[in-house]
Amino acid sequence: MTKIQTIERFIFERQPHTAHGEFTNLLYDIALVAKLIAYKTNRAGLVDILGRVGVVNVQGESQQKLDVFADELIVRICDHTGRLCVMASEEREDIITIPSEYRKGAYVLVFDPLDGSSNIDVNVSIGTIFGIYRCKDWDLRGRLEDVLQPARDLAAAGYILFGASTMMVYSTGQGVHGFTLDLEIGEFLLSHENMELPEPPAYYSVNHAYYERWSSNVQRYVRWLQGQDGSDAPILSSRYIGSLVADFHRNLLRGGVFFYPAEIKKPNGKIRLLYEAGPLAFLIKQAGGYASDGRQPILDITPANLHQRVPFYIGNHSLVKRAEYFIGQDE
Ligand code: P6P
Repeated sequence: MTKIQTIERFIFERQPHTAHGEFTNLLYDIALVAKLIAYKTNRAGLVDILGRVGVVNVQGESQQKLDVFADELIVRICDHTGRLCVMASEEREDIITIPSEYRKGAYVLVFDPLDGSSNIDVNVSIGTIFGIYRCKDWDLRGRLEDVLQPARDLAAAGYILFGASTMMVYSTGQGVHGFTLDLEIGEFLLSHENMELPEPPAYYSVNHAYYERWSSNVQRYVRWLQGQDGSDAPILSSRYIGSLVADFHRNLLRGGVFFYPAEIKKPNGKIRLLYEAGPLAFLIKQAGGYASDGRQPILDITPANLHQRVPFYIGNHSLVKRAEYFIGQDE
């Protein structure tokens, strides 16, 4: 019988011998969150949970009920366990402090509770993205300074993909590992150990509708990816779902580059640094790839605020480095 490896056993077997279990238990908590959101997401078409709540979140985007559910679920599961000193969510303007009646812990959780939620009611895959930092100060006050850390300092990062199957993919700095939810037994089972970007890459992913909004250098990069102008690019196909976690996951498995460039009227693009670009940049480095804002590694950027946006290029190292080459040329 093949060795069935649950995510709990996998995490436990890899925790440092000196560990006290706090970090390990925090990863268990996230696996529990994944199961609960999966349950709700799978039933979204059945239960009256579709449609917009009517509330507009800090991003100016109307919140869908599953957005609200996922955000509140993560906070409820994680705020009283004594593992965190502070949290931050894409759906909330300010940091999420730990209620005074609960003990604080040594970690910080940042998350996008349900990215791509506009895809919910058209049955396209959506995802949760998370990052775990260590609290920066010993008295665990849980301040904004504990959240605004560069992704290079992440202790762990990962995502949950709610698609044809539910997957949880994470790294603690020892490779990227994927687990698929077995609905029969309600467990995440190891399905993709040591995920690495394949070569040659298969795809490039960008929203071509915005071509006229990009700089001429970015336009030249796109034509290079398409094999135009004497390009030495690999033969690539175009795939863009409009759901970051789904696009990222496909490119991680097949190789490729996803990018959301700066636009002339949106110099910082759309993707958020703290809880989208940063955690994915941590993962892609562990998988042998690279992530950039077009000029520098995403891993090295310290967020100036919770909801800072960055131009975003992520995937196979050579494809992202070529983006930096084109963008770095004189306009
Ligand atoms: P556009 C979803 O709103 C999201 O943040 C990502 O999931 C996705 O990659 C991107 O926006 C799609 O944006 O402008 O191409 O529709």
